[in-house]
Amino acid sequence: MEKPELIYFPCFGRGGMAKILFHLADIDFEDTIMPWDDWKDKKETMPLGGLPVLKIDGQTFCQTKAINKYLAKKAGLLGTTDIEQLKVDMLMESRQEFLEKTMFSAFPIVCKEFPTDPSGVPLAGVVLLGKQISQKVPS
Ligand SMILES: N[C@@H](CCC(=O)N[C@@H](CS)C(=O)NCC(=O)O)C(=O)O
Repeated sequence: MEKPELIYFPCFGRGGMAKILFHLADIDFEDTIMPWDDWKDKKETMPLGGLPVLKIDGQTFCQTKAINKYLAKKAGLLGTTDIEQLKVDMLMESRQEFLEKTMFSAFPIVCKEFPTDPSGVPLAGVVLLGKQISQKVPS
């Protein structure tokens, strides 16, 4: 398998979780940061005109949850029973809903406050926030 490539903007946003999952799965990946200034010209080359985009062996994929689920499986985090998988989906949907209702309404500010660090690892603030949310989900 060629080195997979993840393309996203220079912030945590929808692409940050995929980076965490790549690390948890111990998969080396090309972390391609799309500069805001280049996006206007690149948008129409991306499926559905949005990011994140994942490229694997010449195939191009989009949709955050699909990408995250694929990577979570690689990391062994999708659960082993139907109930565990249900919990994973529930958490994933809750996280997405939270992001859409809060962070994305303040997208420009969030991008400034939670940039990606130089090594491509998303900053801890959002991860901690995720942990707080996960603690609210019944076990
Ligand atoms: N349903 C898609 C939405 C992708 C999306 O809207 N991404 C935003 C960034 S978080 C984007 O590309 N915005 C720039 C644009 O739409 O031109 C997903 O979940 O991946």
